[in-house]
Amino acid sequence: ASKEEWRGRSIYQLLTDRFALTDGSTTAKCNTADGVYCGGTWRGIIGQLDYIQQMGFTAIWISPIVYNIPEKTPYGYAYHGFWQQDLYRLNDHFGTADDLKALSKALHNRDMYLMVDVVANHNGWNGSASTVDYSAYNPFNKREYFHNFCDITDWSNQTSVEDCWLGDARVELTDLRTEDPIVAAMYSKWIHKLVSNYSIDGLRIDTVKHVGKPFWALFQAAAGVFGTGEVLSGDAKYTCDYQNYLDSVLDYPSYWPLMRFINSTSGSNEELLSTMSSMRTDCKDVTLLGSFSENHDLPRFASQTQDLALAKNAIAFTLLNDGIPILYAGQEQHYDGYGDPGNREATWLARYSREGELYKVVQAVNQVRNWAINADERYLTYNIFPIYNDTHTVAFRKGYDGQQILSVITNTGTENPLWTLNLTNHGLSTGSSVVEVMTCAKLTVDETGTLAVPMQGGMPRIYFPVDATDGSGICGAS
Ligand code: ABC
Ligand code: CA
Repeated sequence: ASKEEWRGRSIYQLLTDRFALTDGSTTAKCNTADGVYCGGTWRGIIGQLDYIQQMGFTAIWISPIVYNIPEKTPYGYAYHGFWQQDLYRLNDHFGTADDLKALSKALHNRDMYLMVDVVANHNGWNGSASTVDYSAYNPFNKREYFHNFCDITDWSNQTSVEDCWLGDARVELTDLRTEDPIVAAMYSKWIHKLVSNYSIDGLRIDTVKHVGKPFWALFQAAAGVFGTGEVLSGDAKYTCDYQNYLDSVLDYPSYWPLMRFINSTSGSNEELLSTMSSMRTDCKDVTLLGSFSENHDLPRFASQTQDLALAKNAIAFTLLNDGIPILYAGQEQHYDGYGDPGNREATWLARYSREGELYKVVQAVNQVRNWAINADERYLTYNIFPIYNDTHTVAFRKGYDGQQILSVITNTGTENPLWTLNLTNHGLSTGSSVVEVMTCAKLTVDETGTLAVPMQGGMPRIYFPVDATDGSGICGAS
C-alpha cells in the first residue's frame, strides 16, 4: 500500500514471539529476563485479530520474520528477530511460509494491513568480530560484503555511525557495505520478493541512521510499499531529513518531549509544542510520521509513572497527533517493564482482557479518529494545533469545521480536583453540542461561544460534534 493509503491507518505493534500462542492459551510462562523464545507464532496472531481489531486498529506491525542466529548468545536467543543470518529463510519459531501468508490473508479479509519489520544494516553474529564465519550467511556469504570491523565510538560522527558496527563482542551486528551497488542491488532484489511473496503492505525499517541516505531511496523504490524508518534520534532536523529518502520516519523527536510533559505531574508541555511546530517546518510531511509513546526498545510508560490518568493522556495524544499512530502491544494492559528486555512481556499473560480502562480508551479514541477520517479524509492533512495551553494542560484542534476533534491533554494527574476549562477558538458554532467519546457526556457551546469543559482526575477529554456522529457507533450513535 502507498503512503496515502497508510496515512489513515492506526497500527498495533507486536513482537511475534511475545504476542500469542498458536493454541490461544494464556498460561505459558514468559520471563523476560531469560531472553528465550516464549512461543508466540504467526498462527497465534491470527487467533487474536479480534482483540486487535476491536480496539480500532487497522494495521499490525510484526517483528522481523527471517532466519536469525539459531543458538543461545550471552544476550539470550534471537526471539526479537533483529539478528538475521539468512534473508531467504523464515524464522521457523514463528511458523511456516504458509502460516505467514495466512496471516496476511486474514488481515486483508478484515481490511487490515500487514507491516513487517526489516533490517538492512547488519546481520547478527554470536561472538566477537574476529570469529565471524561469513559463509554462514545468505546471501551475504563473503567478507567482502561487509565493512571492516570498528565499534561505533563517536556517535556524532556520521561516517562512524554508518560504517562501524553496532553490537558488541558478545553479539556483533556485522555491518553491510550498503554503499556498494552490488550489496544495494542484493537488498533490493530481496525486499522486492519478500513484499510480493507475503503480500506485505508496509515496512518498518530498522537502524536507518546507520546506512547512507542514497541506499534508502533505492530500497524504498524496490519495496514498492510504504516504509517508516527508525532514526533513533531526538534531533528533529537530523531525523526529518531522512523523510527525503523514505516515506516516513518514526517520530522520535517528539517522543522525549512528550515523556517530559506527561510522565509526571510536574512536567511542562512547552518543549513538546515547540518540537511539534518545528517539525512541521523540518519534515517533508508530519502527517506520515509514525507517532508512538512506547516500543520494544523504550521503558514502558507505566515504568515511569503508575498514574493511570497520565497513561490515558499519553495514549490519547499518540492516537490524535498528526502522524500515523502506533501502540505497542501491552500498552493497553498498562504493562510496566523497564527497557529491553523487561519491556517485552508476553501479551497473553493479561489474557487479552478487553475490560481494562486503557483498552477502552484506545477503543474510543481509535473509533473517533477512524470515524473522522471516514467522514472527511482531509482530517488527516489538517495539522493539529493548540487552542489553549497553560503548561500543564493543552487543548488541540484537528479537522475541519463540523468534523473537528478537540482533545484536551493534561498532566494534572489522578489527584486533580474538579475545575472548568473554558475553551474558545474551537471552531464550533454557538448552541452546537459535542460528545466526550470516553465518558459519553455531552456539552453545548454557550451563547458567548465558550465550551466549558469539566476537568477532573487528570482525565484527557476528547470531543466530537454530536451532529457528525450519526451512524458512527460513538457513544451508541446509530
Ligand atoms: C541486546 C540485549 C540488551 C543489551 C544490548 C547491548 O544487546 O538484548 O539487553 O543491552 C536488537 C534487539 C536488542 C539487542 C540489540 C543488540 O539488537 O532488539 O534486544 O540488545 O544486539 C533497533 C531496534 C532494536 C534492535 C536493533 C538492532 C536496532 O529497534 O530492537 O536491537 O537490530 C541504537 C540504534 C537503533 C537501535 C537501538 C537499540 O540502538 O541506533 O537503531 N534500535 C542513542 C543513539 C542511538 C541508539 C540509542 C540506544 O542511544 O544515538 O542511535 O540507538 O539506546 C536521545 C538522543 C539519541 C539517543 C537517545 C537515547 O537519547 O538524541 O541520540 O540515542 O535524546
Ligand atoms: Ca551500517
